[in-house]
Amino acid sequence: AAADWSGPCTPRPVRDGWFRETCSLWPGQAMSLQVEEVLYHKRSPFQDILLFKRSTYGNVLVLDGLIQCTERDEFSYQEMIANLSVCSHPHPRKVLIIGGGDGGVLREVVKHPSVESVVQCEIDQEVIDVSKKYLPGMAVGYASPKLTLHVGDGFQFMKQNQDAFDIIITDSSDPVGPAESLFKESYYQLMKTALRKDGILCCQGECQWLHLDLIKEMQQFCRSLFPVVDYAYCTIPTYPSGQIGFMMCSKNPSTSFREPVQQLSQEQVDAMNLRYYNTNVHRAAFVLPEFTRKVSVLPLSPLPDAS
Ligand code: SPD
Repeated sequence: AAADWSGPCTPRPVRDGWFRETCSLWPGQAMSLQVEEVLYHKRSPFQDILLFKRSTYGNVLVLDGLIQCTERDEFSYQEMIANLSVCSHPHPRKVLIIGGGDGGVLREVVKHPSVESVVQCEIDQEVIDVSKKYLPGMAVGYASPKLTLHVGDGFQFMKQNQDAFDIIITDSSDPVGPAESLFKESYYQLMKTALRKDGILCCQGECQWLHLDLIKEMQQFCRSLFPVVDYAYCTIPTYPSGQIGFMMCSKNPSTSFREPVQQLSQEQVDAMNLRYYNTNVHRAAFVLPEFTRKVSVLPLSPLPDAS
């Protein structure tokens, strides 16, 4: 294995046979996984890449000390970030994925017959290569004829491709280090200009148990940019506190994220081999616990009148 990673999160990733994920974004808590074997550990020009094997979770990808995906539970996040957005758009023909180097989100997006083309913009070729080798169940999306792969910076790509996409999905790491800029208003403004007039975006939106202030701040600037803004979440055991959310915005005032325009039949769910997402899970993902609903600047889900 390479030398210990010395970034802000998880300074010594593997110690005494255990990987322990620590970060200032979730002070005083850590997710640990016992390591069976380190398969890959190198520093690319962009980040520290660690891939290890754990019998109960399969292969695990860690970037700059942060768990990105495990073979056991990745389907939850990847299916949700892809289908919450694609199923909310009446004609999702052209999709842009920023990040998502493991290929799992791409795998889900290309399953939709209505999606004609997908551009994936991932900055780190080494993440793609490592995923093809050690995460083949996710990287399978790279074989799709719908794909145009662009290895480069998402900001630059969107500046050069305006009014171009029906859907933009940002599958990023956490807002520490290089990914921090993907949680800022200027990035959402850029996505707005890269979307077509009825376009929708869906971005990694962090965890309500840990990042409520950030979620609130993001909702506020999103509402100054888009007529429709909403927030959904899913459960996933290997992300901090077992949950992760999705920030969703639409340029089309008629969009209702909570009632998808494309409702999948059980036959479609089975044919697409979905293991987490279905239309009822889509609806339920927007029902927020009271502590989040209260601080939210989003339109509230009506509660039944108790009187
Ligand atoms: N806390 C880690 C959040 C990582 C989200 N992106 C994961 C990439 C999976 N395609």
